[in-house]
Amino acid sequence: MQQLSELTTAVAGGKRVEVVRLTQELLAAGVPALQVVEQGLVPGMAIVGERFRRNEIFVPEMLVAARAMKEALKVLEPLLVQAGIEPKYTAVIGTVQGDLHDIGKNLVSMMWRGANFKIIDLGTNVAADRYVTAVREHKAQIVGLSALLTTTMGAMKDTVRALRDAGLTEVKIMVGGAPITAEFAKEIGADAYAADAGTALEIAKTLVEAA
Ligand code: B1M
Repeated sequence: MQQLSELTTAVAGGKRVEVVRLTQELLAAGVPALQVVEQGLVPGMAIVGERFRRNEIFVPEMLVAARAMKEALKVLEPLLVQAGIEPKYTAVIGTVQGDLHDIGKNLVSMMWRGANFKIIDLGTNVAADRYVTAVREHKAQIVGLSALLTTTMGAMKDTVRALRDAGLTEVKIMVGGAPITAEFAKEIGADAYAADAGTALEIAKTLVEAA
């Protein structure tokens, strides 16, 4: 669809007004919100990442693109998060210590909220002990850890260890983010890995329902 690729280009160029307009037009044309995210917005951020890697753009341009994407997510959020009944499950989520990327984490969080999970969002740069405290305090059934940097994968590993060492053996741990793989998830003792927000929802439901 032409407008989806236009949206991708607009995100990559950090064109906030255009990104919001195209998002609204796609929704009005009946394109599902998650498709707008996965086929319009996310590919735009992938282009930004690739340009950054090639030194064609720098941090300020990445920030402008991220802001444009966040504006579009504000439009999409009410559709991804439909008001439901009393939440049955509680999830703690955050981006691990040292890492400030939050768009992917926010998307997972929206999908979970849309499936009627109560979300305790700890934000970014979250130290292991803060996850431990939050899981205990809110009696969470699942905890989600996001990491976007290879340099913060160690913090993810430390967080999983901290949760288990604190005796929180029942809580399900899901990990994700661009550098994370299923193998890494297994290696650090997480219960699950999800490559994208849609999969994160499917797996989370299976995990908590089986517990
Ligand atoms: Co940064 N950055 N960044 N950045 N940034 C990456 C990650 C990078 C790959 C770009 C590149 O070099 N090609 C690179 C990391 C390289 C590496 O480690 N191998 C990088 C770098 C180097 C950096 C800095 C170090 C740059 C610098 O300062 N020199 C710096 C680090 C700051 C820090 O965290 N301490 C930095 C800063 C930033 C900005 C602040 C400018 C901005 C973030 C703004 C924000 O998040 N509020 C930014 C951005 C925008 C990016 C890219 C371009 C886009 C990330 C993004 O939002 N993607 C990124 C390149 C890329 O990813 N291709 C890049 C869209 C988002 C929807 O996808 O987050 O992957 P993602 O989430 C997906 C899945 O991964 C998954 O589901 C999501 C939805 O489908 N998922 C989960 C994510 N979390 C999950 C959790 C789950 C399950 C699934 O379960 C709980």
